[in-house]
Amino acid sequence: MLLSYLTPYTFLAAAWAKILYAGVNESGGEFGVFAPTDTPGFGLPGRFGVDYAFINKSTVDIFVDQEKINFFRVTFLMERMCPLSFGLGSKFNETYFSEYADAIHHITTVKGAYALIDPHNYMRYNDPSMQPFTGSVIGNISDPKAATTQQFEAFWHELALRFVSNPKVIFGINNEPHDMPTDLLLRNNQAAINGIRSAGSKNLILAPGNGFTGGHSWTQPTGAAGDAPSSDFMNKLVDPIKNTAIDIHEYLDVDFSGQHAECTQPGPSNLADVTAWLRDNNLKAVLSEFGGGNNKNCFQFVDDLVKYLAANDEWIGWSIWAAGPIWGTSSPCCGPDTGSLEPGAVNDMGQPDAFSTVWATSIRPNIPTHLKRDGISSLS
Ligand SMILES: *[C@@H]1O[C@H](CO)[C@@H](O)[C@H](O)[C@H]1NC(C)=O
Ligand SMILES: *[C@@H]1O[C@H](CO)[C@@H](O)[C@H](O)[C@H]1NC(C)=O
Ligand SMILES: *[C@@H]1O[C@H](CO)[C@@H](O)[C@H](O)[C@H]1NC(C)=O
Ligand SMILES: CC(=O)N[C@H]1CO[C@H](CO)[C@@H](O)[C@@H]1O
Repeated sequence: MLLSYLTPYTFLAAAWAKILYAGVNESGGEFGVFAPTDTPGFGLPGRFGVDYAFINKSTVDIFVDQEKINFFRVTFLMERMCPLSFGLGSKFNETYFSEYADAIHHITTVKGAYALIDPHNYMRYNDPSMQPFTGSVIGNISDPKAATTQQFEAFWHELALRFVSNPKVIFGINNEPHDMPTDLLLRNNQAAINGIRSAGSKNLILAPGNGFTGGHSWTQPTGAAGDAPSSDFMNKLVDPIKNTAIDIHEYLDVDFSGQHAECTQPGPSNLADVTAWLRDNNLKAVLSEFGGGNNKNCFQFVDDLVKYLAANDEWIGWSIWAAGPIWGTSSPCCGPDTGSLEPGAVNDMGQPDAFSTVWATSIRPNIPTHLKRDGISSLS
């Protein structure tokens, strides 16, 4: 068992900290495209309810009504929203959009929670068959097949227009960019912000960094090419209405991948540098992915992490990875036997899934009672 990280001083700070958003990833909209070998177009467009699905409304209701959370991150795939025959931009597959919009409507309008719109694309477009590594990096001018930064702006402009009257959406620019020049990521993030604001939207935006937007490596060079640290660039984003926060992911296993059952990387000390950077730059952040396995060691690590976020004012929200309607007995995170966070499901041993273990032990006791329930998504 770990010694508690929290000092009396940080307990005092906790009294002032304000977590606005607390919840869970709803993963499934990006499913069904993973091919055994790199096969562009594999699984596209896919069949709704079979290859992909966004939420189970009944389990969203359980999370809101019984667990009292107010935040869902809802994944989708850009190659399904903008089929390859259209290209990335303002022309959508209206069928896929309406299926996604129905899920967002249920979370926000019916249940009153906030929904984080998540294009689950690693800042790549055109081949999700071996995500996160396939597909052209958006804005790579050396790659004739790559979508441009301008196309990315047009895509975000259109998406924001479609949600312009919904105060409860939050726009996540992209899931886990990696292995790309960090200044290009800055330009793409800025293009997304420009596209969203020019649509008239004032909603909260979350901007990711490089290196899978990992919190532990935020201030370090990242990737095979040693790309510049996210901290060198992401403080240069300009939002005319100052309603943009940073989107961070952090797993607690040995290589920060979330693929191992054991938790060995302490969240609080690994996030200390990015927290200091946020403070120095007067920025806020949401931890939109983290997780732990079904074991006592991870229960403690997850508990320490969520308490750390509550104790530091730079952090305004979190969502654990992952619930979702079509995980079955698979584990989205943290070892094969953990299972998903979908209420009522079982793990690969036929036992209750992580909703009954990780969530019950380490998340439920840490759900703040005073979450943001009304008003447009914002930093405060
Ligand atoms: C749009 O999505 C629907 C539902 O997945 C699919 O049946 C249809 O073929 C898609 N259209 C294009 C152009 O991809
Ligand atoms: C950009 O495209 C070129 C040409 O395909 C490729 O060699 C390079 O690796 C790409 N850059 C990134 C960051 O993917
Ligand atoms: C949705 O969740 C409810 C409640 O756990 C469950 O009874 C139902 O079977 C689920 N539906 C699907 C399609 O998975
Ligand atoms: C730990 C984990 O599974 N994280 C994931 C978040 O999103 C997709 C799932 O579709 C994964 O590729 C990420 O690594």
